[in-house]
Amino acid sequence: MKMTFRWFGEKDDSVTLSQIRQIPGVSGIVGALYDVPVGEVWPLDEILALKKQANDAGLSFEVVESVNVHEDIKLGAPTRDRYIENYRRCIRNLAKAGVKVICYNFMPVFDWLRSDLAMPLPDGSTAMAYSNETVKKLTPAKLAEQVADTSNGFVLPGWEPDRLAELRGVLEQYQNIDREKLAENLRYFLEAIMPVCEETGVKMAIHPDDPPWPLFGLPRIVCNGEDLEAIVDMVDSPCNCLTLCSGSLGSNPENDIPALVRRFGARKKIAFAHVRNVKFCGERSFHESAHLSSCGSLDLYEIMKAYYDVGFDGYVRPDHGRMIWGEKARPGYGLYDRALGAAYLNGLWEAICKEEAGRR
Ligand code: CS2
Ligand code: MN
Repeated sequence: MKMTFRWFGEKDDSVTLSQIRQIPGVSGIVGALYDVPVGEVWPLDEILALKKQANDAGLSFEVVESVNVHEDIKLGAPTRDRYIENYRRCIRNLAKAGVKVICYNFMPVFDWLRSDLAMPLPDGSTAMAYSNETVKKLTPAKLAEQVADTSNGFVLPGWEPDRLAELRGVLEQYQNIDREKLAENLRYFLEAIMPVCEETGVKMAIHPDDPPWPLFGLPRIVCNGEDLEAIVDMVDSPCNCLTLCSGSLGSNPENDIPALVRRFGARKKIAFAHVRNVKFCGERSFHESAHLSSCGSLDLYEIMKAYYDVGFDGYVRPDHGRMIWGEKARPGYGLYDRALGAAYLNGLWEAICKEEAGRR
């Protein structure tokens, strides 16, 4: 297991590489180029500069999150081939810089979505939350406005102003896209990029939809075990893999995360593990919590045990954290709570390894 930490770059992150370097057990960053518009090729020199920055700080850079997929690819628009060709070139450039895993998602229009970016918890911290009642009453545009106003001045990935400006038009284009069409467009994309992945050894790791249910009438196809199975079976390649995000999938209590880890881990389909906790608070409603099992609804020990049992040797990172100790950072991505998360996951892992070694 290789413990990593997401970093948004010098300009866009309140956390520094030297701080990340001091979190015990963290060996690499998960990074991206945030200035390249979606659909364009990431320039090799800029990728190499990011790698150098990480390496100079004593950290590896082998995982990208995310190379976002252009909306025309998800829509299956006639222009998609141009964007797919760019994606293929992007994979090649990333491979040249030693990147091994690319995390991406196939969510129409929105990336992750929350109704509250700073819900106060009883201990005085704040966490991101999702309430079905609130979202039901909002339009996508209103919600987008709210996110922009409460994100501590950071532009959140998936919520970039240029994307939101086109919101209405994009939503209209999706009127003719149902689950089947969207899945078909994913298959088309994967078929086109898998040969490049196999040639370069880069694994594509699709991130689950967050939250894992349809929103504003838009189709969602990465919500549960059945969906994940359909995707890994869609194109048979060792590079067609998953980012198994315990918090995204876990916001639906019907998703049994340790079982999913065992199911897809046994098939070597998990290239990247996002491990975090959520607390259910009603039908399609939850808030994020500290990573500790007792703070949320998921059993993190069981999740890490499942990773151990399937011989997981891929990349892992703590996912969203709360905002604690007065920190002002990008929602979900402060230093403190995620560092506690990494330390806790490393602790669970050490205990499991020693327990199992003792048994043998
Ligand atoms: C992440 C997602 O920050 C987050 O909430 O879980 O944005 C994730 O990076 C993307 O969906 C992956 O493409
Ligand atoms: Mn995640």
